[in-house]
Amino acid sequence: MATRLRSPLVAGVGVVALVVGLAAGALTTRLTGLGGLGDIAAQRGLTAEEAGYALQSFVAPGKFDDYALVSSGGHSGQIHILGIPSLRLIKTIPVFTPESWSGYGIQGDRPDKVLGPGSDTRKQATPLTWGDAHHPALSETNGEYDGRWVYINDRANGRLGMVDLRDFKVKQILDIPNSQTSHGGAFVTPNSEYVHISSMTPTTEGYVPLEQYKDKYRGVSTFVKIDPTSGRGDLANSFQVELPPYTQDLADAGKRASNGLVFIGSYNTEMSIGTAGDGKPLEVGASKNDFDFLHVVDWQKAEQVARTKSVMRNGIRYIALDTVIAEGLLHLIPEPRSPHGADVSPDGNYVVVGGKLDPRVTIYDVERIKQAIAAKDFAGKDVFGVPILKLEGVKAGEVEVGAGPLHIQFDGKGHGFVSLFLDSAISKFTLGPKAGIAPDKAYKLVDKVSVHYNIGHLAASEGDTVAADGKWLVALNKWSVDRYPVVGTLHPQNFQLIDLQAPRMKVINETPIGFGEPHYAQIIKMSRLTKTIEAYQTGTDPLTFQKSDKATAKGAERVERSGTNVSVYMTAMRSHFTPDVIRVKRGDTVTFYITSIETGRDATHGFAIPGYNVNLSLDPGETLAVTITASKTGSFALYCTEFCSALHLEMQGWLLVEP
Ligand code: CUK
Ligand code: CUA
Repeated sequence: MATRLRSPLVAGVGVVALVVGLAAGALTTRLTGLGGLGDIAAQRGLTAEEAGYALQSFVAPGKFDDYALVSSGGHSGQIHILGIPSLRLIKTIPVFTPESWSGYGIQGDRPDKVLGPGSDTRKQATPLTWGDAHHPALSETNGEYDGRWVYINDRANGRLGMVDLRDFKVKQILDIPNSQTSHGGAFVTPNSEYVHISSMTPTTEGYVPLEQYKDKYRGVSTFVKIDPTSGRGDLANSFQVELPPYTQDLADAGKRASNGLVFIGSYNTEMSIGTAGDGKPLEVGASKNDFDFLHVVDWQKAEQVARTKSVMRNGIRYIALDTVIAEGLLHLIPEPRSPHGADVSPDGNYVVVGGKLDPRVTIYDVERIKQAIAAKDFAGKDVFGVPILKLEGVKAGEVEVGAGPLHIQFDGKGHGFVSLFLDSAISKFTLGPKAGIAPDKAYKLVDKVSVHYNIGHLAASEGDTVAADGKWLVALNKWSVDRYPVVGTLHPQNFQLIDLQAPRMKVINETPIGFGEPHYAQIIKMSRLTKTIEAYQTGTDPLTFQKSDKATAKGAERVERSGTNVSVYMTAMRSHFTPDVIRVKRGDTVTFYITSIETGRDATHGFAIPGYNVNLSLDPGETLAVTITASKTGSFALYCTEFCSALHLEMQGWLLVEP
């Protein structure tokens, strides 16, 4: 069938022509030239339009998607990679949560090298084994994705995960000092100088009565320095900007015209503390003011100030609010009540804010923001002394878009797209002249499409970089309602793919999301993922990408004992472990250093020890270690968990723990 389909398309009969043909009604007769496609559509009960969608989003067996959607997994603590336009799930990367296929975070009783250090127990009550992964941020060079790293924030615990796109594995979880919940991040600056993460609910150090909220609680905007070689966050060269105790929400880094600035939306500028305060729940107390504040942080200036006028606080340079104000690092701009997203257009000229409780998006002009700051053209100051710019002075326009505007994306052609949580829709609107829109066409609603259902974020192809290409848009919907068969009480969310090249926005594909609630996602061209490897050099420690000093060559396998410490230098290849029988005494501390001496793509082995909570994934070339205390006597049939060859089942051995 595929060849019959392909030939007419190659011959120049495009999808549009096909859809027109299908829509013309007499499917069978008109499409006989296409090898019975009309018959298939009719048999499958597809309308002509649906058949067209299928052709647009179908990726044939063996073919690749053009884009990768890098999606957060919400409180599953993971990142998921889906193909665009097929929406096929390609990969799951565990970040804040253990995952047994890869052995991440569950390797026996040895604390995992990433997840373990990822909880600062001076800050956290207990080592953490979950996180609320919200906003993935791909690294950038000159404002474009460079395919090197991805960062993601833990909304719950104020941490930052870092994934290396050479092997799509987590290399670092950084527990951000002086902050608890986080939201304004992760976002990288245009040359990956810093990855930004700001606190959400203001916090204190230790216990302070809620009644002292206004005086003692503070928010913080954190600029984590990115090591340009490893991609890891480097706390020693990072800094924090103290913020008033408003609830800081989504943030975005400026680019091009706004490079050097970070914008953070906020709500609860009322500083309501819920029923502990005026007796009203927070949702009421925090929605009183007509305006909240868009925060403008000058990070390039703050970087200088951090060198001379910061204090060290829990291992990071900290710029206190009075210094922040004195140095002019922070300005506030009124934004409509209880806003959510704040997003910067690809040219950097505009910041667009969606006001959850306001049917409009507000579009700010960056140049005018800069001018107002330079001229100190202020409307006044907040109660902490932070200058507030005049809204009318910096507002470029506003567009009535519908109910519940949340997040904004861009097509690089002068348009913004805003998700409408209450309307379950996406509205498309025009930006202003600086984005190439004629003055009489600027700030207008131009299109709207329904999605299903209760959309949160949306992601456009490369839509938050300077290279936004206006091809695809994905709606990350919170509910799927009746789109899928009922499979129990916890229902999947729903991703929907929208074609941005059609004259009107159209939903052409969708997929259930059965793995936790995605918040944000970014869409990168597959062609930018050039750093990715298929297998490691033999003996590689995946954390460092260097040769492991525990790497074991074929023929050099051995067991070494020093008192009660036993070191097993083991190799794995199809279809055996060497050595395969390990004898130890009860109470010994046994460390397995296992090197996969496979070199071929896909030739992965597992290493499991029953009863000892051990499972590793030994990818080709990888050297991993796992330590157990041989606390229980017995004969434990260790084995390879990955079906690696015809003799996979034979890939087993014994851990003998003698009394
Ligand atoms: S938040 Cu989830 S829908 Cu964390 Cu970006 Cu708006
Ligand atoms: Cu190695 Cu199965």
